[in-house]
Amino acid sequence: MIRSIVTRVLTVLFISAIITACQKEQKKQIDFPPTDLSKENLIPKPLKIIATNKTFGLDRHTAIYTNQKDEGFFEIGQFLADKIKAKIDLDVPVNEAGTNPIERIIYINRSDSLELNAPESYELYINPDSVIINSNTAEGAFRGIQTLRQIIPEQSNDTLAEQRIWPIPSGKIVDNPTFGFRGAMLDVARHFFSVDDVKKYIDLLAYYKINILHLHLTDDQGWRIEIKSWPKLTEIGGSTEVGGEAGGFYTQEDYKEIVAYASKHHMTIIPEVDMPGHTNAASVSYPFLNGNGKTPKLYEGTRVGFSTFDTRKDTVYAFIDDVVREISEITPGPYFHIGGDESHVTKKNDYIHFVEKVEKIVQKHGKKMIGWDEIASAEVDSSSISQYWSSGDNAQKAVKRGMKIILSPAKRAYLDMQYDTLSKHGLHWAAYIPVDSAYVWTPEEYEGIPMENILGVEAPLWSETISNMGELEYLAFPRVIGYSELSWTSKENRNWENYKLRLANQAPYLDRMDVKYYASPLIDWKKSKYSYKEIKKD
Ligand code: TNX
Repeated sequence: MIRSIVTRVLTVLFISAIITACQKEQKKQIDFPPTDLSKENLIPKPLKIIATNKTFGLDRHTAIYTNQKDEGFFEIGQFLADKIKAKIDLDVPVNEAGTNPIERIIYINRSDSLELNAPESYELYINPDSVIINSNTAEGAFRGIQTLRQIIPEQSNDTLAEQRIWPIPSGKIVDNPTFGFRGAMLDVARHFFSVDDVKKYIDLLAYYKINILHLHLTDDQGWRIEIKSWPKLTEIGGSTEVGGEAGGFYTQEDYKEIVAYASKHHMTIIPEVDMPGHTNAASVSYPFLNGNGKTPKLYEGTRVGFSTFDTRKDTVYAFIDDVVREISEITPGPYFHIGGDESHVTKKNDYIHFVEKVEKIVQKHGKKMIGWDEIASAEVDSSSISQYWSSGDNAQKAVKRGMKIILSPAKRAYLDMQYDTLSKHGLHWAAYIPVDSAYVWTPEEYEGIPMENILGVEAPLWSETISNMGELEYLAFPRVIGYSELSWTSKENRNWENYKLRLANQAPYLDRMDVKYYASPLIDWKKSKYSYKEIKKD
């Protein structure tokens, strides 16, 4: 307590010393019209916003300072400076004075005395002469930075050419997510997506505070991750994809690059190796794995449920042990996803035997097992996690086992479902999911699953019908933005009519990022943001 008071006092003294030193330099005083922080187009909507109707003027006399003792804070300051540069072409120095006299600062501070003390909570104070982001963790500070990025206007108030100012509304934001697990999944097996594609997806997801990216790395049509002890998996199994194109795979170095990029965005990568079904590509590479009695051949179609591993062979488990070990060694996150869905040609007893054996392997390599909802039919441990995609019965089995559940109900949260009958890409076996029905549901109360069993929400994007980034963006955006709000914002703060307006105002960001989103006619998309008019003082 005393330490935190001392830290606060020191912070205030530090900030006011810098500002007083700078104020002598201050040239023109500008009056801004009253602002309203509570009307900003923030997604996900923060827990609490208190507007104070003034303005922080971001300009070339602004510097970023960060807590220097704690790991990750300087990097976040640098991240913010890079994003400001990309958005408005302004250079903001980090932890140094830079070339211009400093009049205002943005301070990214580690604090252990927040109103809310959860791993990702943060407070954002915007005053006329300072912006202060307080968080107990680098992760929380990073989420706070995304909020700040969203309220930096695209356009400056530049009536005075030499004094361009980007006005930021003043006030206080106190924020914390409903769920610590806010995910998206990308199927890189049916069609392969490059490291750069994945990085762009990470950029976009992180802006909306999504903190999990689950990569569906293997399926019947392709094996997409290098396994050094079993090289044919990628040589043969990675050689094609749906439609017969060339396929592709990540080397372990590529995968590490994705993991590192995600971690810079405070995002966890979850690797999935789908088993015992969805394994045709593996069995073509190493036929001893195959358990469906046929000779496996490369597959470029979109049927599911025809392949299985031979679940009664020790060599199959020795193979799986190598795969789980090699991937776990380069995955810092706590999870390993074993798939487990649609094993229609695996006998029920064999399936149960398989899941129980693979769970032990995953645990041996230090990871928590995740599997699609079918895995709850096996005697799995309460520490394993079930991902609900289609079966309420399986979800109830998982609850009985005391497991946590990730909510990805296909009819609500599948990004590969078409918006409507006119959609250019996507499937509709579960539903058509227009932008409103993607948003208007309540994960906190989904089909009677107790809130304490819900780990979070994840939106999967299966890639049978998409083969490039533009097509990916068409299905993911704008719906994935709504899933970010469903998993971050409390249900009391969610409202479709209000969300719709904030979503409409994401257009300038999405356009700047060259995102080929689906411009749903339900949304009145705004092409440019309102810019403030400067009132000069006499
Ligand atoms: C079902 S969801 C699947 C996937 C398909 C998807 C298409 C799940 C666990 N399995 O194999 O790609 O539908 O929407």
